[in-house]
Amino acid sequence: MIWIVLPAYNEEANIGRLLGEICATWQETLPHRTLHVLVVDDGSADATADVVRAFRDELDGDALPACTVELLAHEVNQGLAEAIRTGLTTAADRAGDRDVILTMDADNSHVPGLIPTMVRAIGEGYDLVIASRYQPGARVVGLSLQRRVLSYAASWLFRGLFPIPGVRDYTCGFRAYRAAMIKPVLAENPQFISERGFSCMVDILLKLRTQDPPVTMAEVPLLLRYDKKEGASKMDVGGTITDTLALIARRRMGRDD
Ligand SMILES: Nc1nc2c(ncn2[C@@H]2O[C@H](COP(=O)(O)OP(=O)(O)OP(=O)(O)O)[C@@H](O)[C@H]2O)c(=O)[nH]1
Ligand SMILES: [Mg+2]
Repeated sequence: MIWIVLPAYNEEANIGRLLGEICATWQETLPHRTLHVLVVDDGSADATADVVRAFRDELDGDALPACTVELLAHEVNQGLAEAIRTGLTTAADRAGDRDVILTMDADNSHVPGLIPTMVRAIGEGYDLVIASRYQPGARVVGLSLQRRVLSYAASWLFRGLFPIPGVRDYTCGFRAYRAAMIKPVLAENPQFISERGFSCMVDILLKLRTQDPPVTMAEVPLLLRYDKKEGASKMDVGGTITDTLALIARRRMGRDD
């Protein structure tokens, strides 16, 4: 089974198209595997939940039993980290060891067409596969120069301070996890996802980096279609920089909190 976790906050303009693209890609490329999409509505103030319900109900009628969509709702907005925690732990609790659990942003900037490549890399033996902006063949479309420079700088900072073989993109939320790897990690440590904001994505890697047995990671080149995202950026750049620098300081001091 393939699980896809979509953390969504005010994505009414993007989530319907994304779900359609995910199901179409699955039907074209991975029909022999069951697909379950978990949308975590993180207290959206817009019609994100209604769009998901309508898509789910239409899908139910479509005799596509092997492709299902489920809505998990946070009453109030709790931030990306909580949305990822809800989605990942729900999927990990239910997944079988041979399953793959993916996370993607719900703003249409991540292209579902890359999913089969990531699933195949898990099949080739990796425990975690990242859709990376910093691999040959990757491209970023429509993102401001300021954001590109910031993400690139973050990439080099982490590569220097916390090197992980095969990893260059520490902040991208488009990832595939081998269920057999992430299930025990989450089961044994309920506080595994301890960051509150966007730095949670980096922290997951920093914690898996020191796991025993070692977690094998790889990257595939990402085409980031920021131009396909409807609506303004919700990224709190200043807050994310502060959180990330504080996280680096704590991890360099060997603290787990
Ligand atoms: N900004 C934000 N996103 C959230 C939150 N909870 C869940 N998300 C989702 O987290 C994913 C990543 O957020 P984005 O706002 O796309 O972050 P980003 O890609 O770094 O920045 P922009 O695309 O420029 O906004 C999206 O699917 C959001 O809908 C939240 O509290 N705030
Ligand atoms: Mg985004």
